[in-house]
Amino acid sequence: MSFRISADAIGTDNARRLAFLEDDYAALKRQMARRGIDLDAIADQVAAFGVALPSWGVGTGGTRFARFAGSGEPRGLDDKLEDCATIHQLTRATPTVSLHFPWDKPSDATALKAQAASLGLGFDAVNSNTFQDQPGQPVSYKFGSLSHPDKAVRDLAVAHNIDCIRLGETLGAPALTVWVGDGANFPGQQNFTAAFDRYLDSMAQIYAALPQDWSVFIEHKLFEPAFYATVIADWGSSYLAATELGPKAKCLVDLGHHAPNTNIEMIVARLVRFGKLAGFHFNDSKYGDDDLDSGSINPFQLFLIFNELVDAAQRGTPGFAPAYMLDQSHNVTDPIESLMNSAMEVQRRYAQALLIDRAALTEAQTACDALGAHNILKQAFNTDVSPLLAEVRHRAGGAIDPLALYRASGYRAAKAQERPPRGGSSAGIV
Ligand code: LRH
Ligand code: MN
Ligand code: MN
Repeated sequence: MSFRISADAIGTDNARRLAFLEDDYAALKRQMARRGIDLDAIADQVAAFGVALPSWGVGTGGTRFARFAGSGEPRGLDDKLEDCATIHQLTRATPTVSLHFPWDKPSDATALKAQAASLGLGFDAVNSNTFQDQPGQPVSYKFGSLSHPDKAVRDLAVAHNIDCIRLGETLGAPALTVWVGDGANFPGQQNFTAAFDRYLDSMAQIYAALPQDWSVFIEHKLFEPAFYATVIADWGSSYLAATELGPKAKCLVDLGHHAPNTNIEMIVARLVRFGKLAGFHFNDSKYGDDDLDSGSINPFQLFLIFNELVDAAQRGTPGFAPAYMLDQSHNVTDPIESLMNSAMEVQRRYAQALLIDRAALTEAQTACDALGAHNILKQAFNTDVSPLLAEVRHRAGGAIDPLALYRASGYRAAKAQERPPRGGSSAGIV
């Protein structure tokens, strides 16, 4: 019998905190009313917001130097889903999971869909993996996959992506995310144009296999594992590929996949304007693809991204429906804690962006009042929306304080008993 946090435990913990929450929410509501904002209407919008969990994020991550296993880590897909369900149970902000194949390849996709549904979970975009070889693979991805000079390698990578689409279809997922590490480590190693052409040709075959209502998300990344040139290094290459492929192809923005100080919110605005924003892999970054917890380094950037998104939604941008997903690696924290914190952080920046006085902002921008416009953003960013988020969670049956409840619940200790390490120094992560 596997341990789950009970509804009673949530009820008891919430009961202890409810009076303070009511007080704080009422105060925030009055404060917002003075600004002409109906906080309950904002609460409804925040309640409708969800961010997908990365299946690969619930196990402890590592670097290329070492991985320090955590206790009670998931041993397989069942455990991963159980952890994801716990995160959603407490935060009510993570209703879907993004799977990665073949890491998460189910033996029975129909059964997996039912299992997820019984845990209250659905699926967001599925990810393909042609950045590492699988045991017994007839040809290697060492020098690339979709853009490899050898057609046999490209064919294998295309076939894997089509497999992912078929699996995802059975699971009720809406899209395929394709990230390839293809590129070059040495100047001269690769003909840029020929490699991009081969990539486009492979992607066209994948595109042709998409169900009618599916999308393919192209994820760019500046570098790593290719340290000189990556085939889809930036949003420009991603946009060109997506445009060449057709309307079902869009550009996925992973926050860590840019050079330091890149104006990511402006990239978002450009992609929105041309109908090519697929969605996000949220995480935070100080130097590169650090996969740090969302909002832990640059919360203002996250807010500014949501400023663009809320602006686009409120303008009524046709077909605007970005996919929100986390993509993080947790090396020194309990992954469940990090993912709960990150989901709430993303939700927090969205809620703040909803508070921006857009009419006043437009007026200040039109009047070329630089500081006035900036301070309108800052007013929203400086508003502590914690009581709003807690209220939304409470109304949805979640925890008023998910971190405190999780820590007190004994979940991780119970999982350490149920999921003993399978030998060696690291618990087996599938
Ligand atoms: C590549 C990436 C991509 C992969 C994931 C594991 O750095 O961001 O999204 O699928 O990491
Ligand atoms: Mn990513
Ligand atoms: Mn990444």
